[in-house]
Amino acid sequence: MVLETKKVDEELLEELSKVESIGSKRRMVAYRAGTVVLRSMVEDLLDMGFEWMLPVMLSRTTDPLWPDPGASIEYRPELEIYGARVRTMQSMIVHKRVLVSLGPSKFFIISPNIRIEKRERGRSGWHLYEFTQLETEIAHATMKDVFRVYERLVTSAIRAVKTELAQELREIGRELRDFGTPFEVLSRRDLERKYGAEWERVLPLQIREPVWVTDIPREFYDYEDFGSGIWHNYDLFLPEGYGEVLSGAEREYEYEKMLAKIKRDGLRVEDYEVLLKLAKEGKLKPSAGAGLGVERFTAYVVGARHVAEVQPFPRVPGFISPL
Ligand code: ASN
Repeated sequence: MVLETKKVDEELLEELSKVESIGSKRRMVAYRAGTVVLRSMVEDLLDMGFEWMLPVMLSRTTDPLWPDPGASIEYRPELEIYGARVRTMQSMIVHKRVLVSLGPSKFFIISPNIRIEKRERGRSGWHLYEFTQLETEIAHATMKDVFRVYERLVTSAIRAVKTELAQELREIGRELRDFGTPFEVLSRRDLERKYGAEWERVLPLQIREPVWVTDIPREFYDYEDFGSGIWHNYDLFLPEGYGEVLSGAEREYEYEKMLAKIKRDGLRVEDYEVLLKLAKEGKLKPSAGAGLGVERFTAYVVGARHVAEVQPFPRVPGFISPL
């Protein structure tokens, strides 16, 4: 398999950039798989009592995506509308925290994100500059609660694709395995000891089943135990060389702590004033949630050579296609 581990060849990027390849056999199977995946996940979430909320795309504030060992954003678009500066959405994390505190206690959003990744990421096979997250947030939840939700979403979506698209998977030569639950939980510290700094690249080649990885130092909104130094956050990794398909966390909710972390990260305090005000008033609820990369998951399901294969209009970093 490609992705993170092997350079994507130029021919594939060339092929993806051609409008004619929109209707190729592999792409058509990917669109169908994406449909089954989304339907299955939405049905499961509704069945579990989640409210379905719609996304926003322009906002005064968005996810800083900093500091994050996984991010490589080269440009954060800003535009002026109605005399105010707004940003394009990098993730709805700030909005999710406000919504879960003042609105529904449990919801999901199919949320488009724009992340202008450095152009070399176009060759990772695993990055897009526009993609979609299946975001959730649950008030007063712990990471275990979120693990159980996504384990159900992932395993039932795979079952649905295998059942409904058996013929199509055969035609494109994809052998899709069922996973057992619960998924194993590993700690980032142990992985660093075992595989070194490159653990994120090595891990997906070593595993046969998805694994949760916890305790990853990153953005201020993920909960960090100041006593032990352990972060109550997590990523989900897929096997066969694919890699990280979901990020999430239990969240910070205390005013002083959040303010200190925002300053520590060198961020602008005024960008987070709504969050901070709610926290100060004791109205920011503890919560946990995550966002699953819809294109990445679908790419895994169909055994794509590049995650952009599942997009009719590929958003490969560094390449602007005709549409
Ligand atoms: N969606 C992620 C979360 O819920 C945040 C992100 O996309 N950076 O934690």
